[in-house]
This record gives sequence, C-alpha cells and structure tokens, in this order.
Amino acid sequence: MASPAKVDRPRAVKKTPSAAVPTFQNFIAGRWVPAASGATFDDVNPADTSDIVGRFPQSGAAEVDAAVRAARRGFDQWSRTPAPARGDVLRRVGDILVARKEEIANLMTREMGKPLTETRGDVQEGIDTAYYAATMGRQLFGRTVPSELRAKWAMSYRRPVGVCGIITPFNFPLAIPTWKMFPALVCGNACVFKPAEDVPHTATVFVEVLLEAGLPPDVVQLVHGHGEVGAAIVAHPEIPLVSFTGSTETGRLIGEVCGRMHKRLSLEMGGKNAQIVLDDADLDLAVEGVLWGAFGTTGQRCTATSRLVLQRGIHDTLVKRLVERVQSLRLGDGRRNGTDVGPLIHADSRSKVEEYVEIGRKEGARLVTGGKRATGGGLDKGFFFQPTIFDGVRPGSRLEQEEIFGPVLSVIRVDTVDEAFAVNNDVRYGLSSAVYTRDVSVAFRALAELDNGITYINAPTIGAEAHLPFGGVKQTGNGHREGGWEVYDFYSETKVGYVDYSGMLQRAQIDNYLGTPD
Ligand code: UN1
Repeated sequence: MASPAKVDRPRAVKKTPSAAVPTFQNFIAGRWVPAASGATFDDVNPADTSDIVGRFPQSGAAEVDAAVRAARRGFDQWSRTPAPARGDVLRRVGDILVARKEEIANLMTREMGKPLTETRGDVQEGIDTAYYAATMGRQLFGRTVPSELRAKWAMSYRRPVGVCGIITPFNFPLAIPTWKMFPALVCGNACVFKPAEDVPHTATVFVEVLLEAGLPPDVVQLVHGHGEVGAAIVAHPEIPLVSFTGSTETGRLIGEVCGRMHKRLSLEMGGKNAQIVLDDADLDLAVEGVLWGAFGTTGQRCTATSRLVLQRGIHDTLVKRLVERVQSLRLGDGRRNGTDVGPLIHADSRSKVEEYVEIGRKEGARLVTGGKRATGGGLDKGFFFQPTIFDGVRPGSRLEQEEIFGPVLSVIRVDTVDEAFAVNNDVRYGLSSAVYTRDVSVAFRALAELDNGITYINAPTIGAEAHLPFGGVKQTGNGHREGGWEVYDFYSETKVGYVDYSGMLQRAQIDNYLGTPD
C-alpha cells in the first residue's frame, strides 16, 4: 500500500454558494455522496447554538446497505494485503494526525465543546493508538505448539473477521473511533463507520486522513445519521462484528440483536466511578484528582468521577477545599484561553442533568455548589451547566447509583476502608475507580477487591493510556477490552492449522506417543 489512494478528498465538503453553512457527505464506495433522500441534519456548536458547523447527510438502511456492499470488496483486497503493509498505512495515519493535530483539536472543540487542552489530548490518543497499531502489523502472533503425533506440526494463527460495524459516541470524537478502527484495520478487516450525530465533522476529517495515508477507499465507509443508521448496521447480515461505545440501554438493544444473529460484539457502556479518599491521603493531590476526574470533559466521560467517597476524618476539610476550587472553575467556549469547563453536548443532556439535580434534592442530598444552568458572559448561548456537588448522598439512592453523564458529583461519607470499598462495588457498573491513600497494603487491597476494569492509586478515575486494555466489568461491558494488545483478539478470528508430513494416517488421541494399547 505504498501510494496514497486516488480519491477526491476535498469533496467531503460541498460548498453551497447560496448558504454560509457547508454541506458534508457520506463516504461510500470510494465517493463522497449525499444521502439518497437528500435529507440533512445540522451539526451545532454546543457553546453557541447559533454557530452551525455543517449540514450532514441524514442516512438510513439504504446507505448502510450500499456501504456494506463496497466494504465487502474492500475486505477482499485488504485482507490479502500483508499485515506489515497494513501497519505501514497506520503509521502514515499517525504522521498525518501529528501534522494536523491543532487543526483537528480546534474543529473538535467547536463541534463538541471540550476545551482545547482536552481535544489535543483526544487527538494524541489517536496518534498513540496509530503508532501502536502500526507495530502490531508485525506482531499478530499465533503459536506453534508440539503435536502429540510424530512428523506433524500444530499451530494457531489469526484471520480477519470481515466487515466491522463501528458505532461511536460524541465524547471522544477521534480517540474512540481510532481505538476500534485501527486494530480492526491492522487485522485486515473493512469498516462501516457510524459516528455520533453530534460529531460528524471530526469523523469526516478522520476518514480523509485514512484515505490520505493510503487506505484503499473501499476499506472504510462513513455513514452519517442518527439511530436508524446504527440499527441498520447492527442488523445487517453481512456485518459479523459490531463494536459500540455508548449507553448501557442502547448496548442492551444492540446485544439482543447481535445475540440472535450470532455476531461478535464489543460493548463499552456506562460508569458510576468513585474516587475514594482515605484519612491518610495527600489531600492536595486528592482535590486535584477529583476536580479533573469529575469536571473534565464536563463530566461526560464513561470514566468520569461521579462519586466521591470520603473517610470521616478528612470529609469536612476535603469538601470545603473542593467547593472553593470548583467555584473558581471558568466555564466557556473551549477555544478560549483559560476555559476549564465547556458546555454539555446538547439540550437533552442538560435536561437530564437538571432532572438528576431535582432527584438529588428530593432524595435529601445537600446541594453544596452549582445545581443550575450557567448564565451571563455569553454562556446563555450554549448548553452550560454549573459544576455541581451534592454532599450527604445516601448509598443506594438514585443520585448515587445512576449514570448522569454531566458535571454532578455525589459525596458519600464512610467510616472505614471496608465501607468505602463496599460503596464502590455496590453499583451496577464497573469501569474505573481511584483510591487516595499512603498505605501500600490498602492500595494493593484496592487493586484486588474493587470491582472495576481499571483501578488507579493516587490518580483520578480518568486518563487511561492507549497501550493498555480498557474496559469494565458488570454492566459497563460484555467482557471485551479495547486498547493495548487484547483488542487484537477481538478483531481477528483464531484459526488452527495441522500439517502431517508422516505420510500415513495418524489418529489423534489414539495413535499417540504412548503407543496403541491393543
Ligand atoms: C470514555 O469516556 O468513553 O480514560 C473514554 C479516559 C480516556 C478515555 C475515556 N482516555 O478517561
């Protein structure tokens, strides 16, 4: 795959002279095309709803069908391309992302709101994933093991799966698609990619980058739209593998369909992650950790800290210090220097946050800061919400149990380490947890006893690194991991080969090295 693909890249965007808002397209069968119906939806800047980023095709089952047909052709070609050559394309993708990092971070902040520092990090996570994937092209190991028979070889190796359905959320518009698509591609699969309708611009640029790096055009298909597109992907008989990141509710529906159709499915879903701070902790560190974990990305991460479990001895001091710091967080347009917290993604997510503030009040939790829409200084133009903390939250209450996906932190007071661990584990989710302590024994107990896919010691619940497995237990996932080495198992099928060069029939389990008994 030495030469860049010959595709007309700039036509991802079609300039319509009559309107200032650019119109973008799907990428299907090697061409940038509108939806069959011509319908579009708007991509709106959540920090200023008068700013329309672009119009994107409102697609459905027909576009998915066309995409799958093309992807089948792409799969035939790409699956026969040597894996190291596939890895080389990914290395070039990494290089282009490095060169375009600032541009992509800017457009990402404009369409989904998180501050530039964070969108730069999002692109960096894609870069890290690309370079890791590039080296995996030379490391898709199988095993050669001794056969129980003479003059016979036994080995396992990997084959690609086919056309992969990739359905991604708004909160990591570049990183999460790269987590899924880079390993899928290195393993030799083709992808039909449906990004969240809130972040179609980043997705479009991402596909442009893949093509610029030399990915054969049929290997990737981009289909914009809402739930109908995702549903059509999940139910398509020629898509044997689906990877989804999003809500537990949607994941369940996807799981039902994939179960009936015997599809391979990876789910990354909700979280209700806790930071535990024990009496012996470094409190400065703990305050910094929870500020970043709870209010970074406006609380819209699966890994966000939404519960703060405090041991009695430090409870009052920590809450006081935290509230002071939270009140000085600067809300605003993420592209402005000095912004700490951006808006929520859309009106519905802000209504959901408001609903949970109400639930918290009714459940008798004490609102210590925030709780309202943020207004003034231009904030009325977007979906801003004050960073919010409830204290005295009761374990088992809805506020404590349910995922909010917004800047709302619930503080729970406990007496002992055992109690803290029990609170951490007593939710239906299990993505990440954090424990702040100076006691090495407690730290190792936490690693062993907390029911999460990831546990941090003296670091916040967010910030997983691209080269380690990422995922959660219980209703956060379905047993798979993204990132690191494990994800390559998901995107490849293990096959076993036996080569018998003895020239005679050798019967396994019968004519073995012990000799035939009779
Ligand atoms: C997510 O919120 O779905 O660990 C992913 C983190 C990031 C990824 C979050 N690296 O917070």
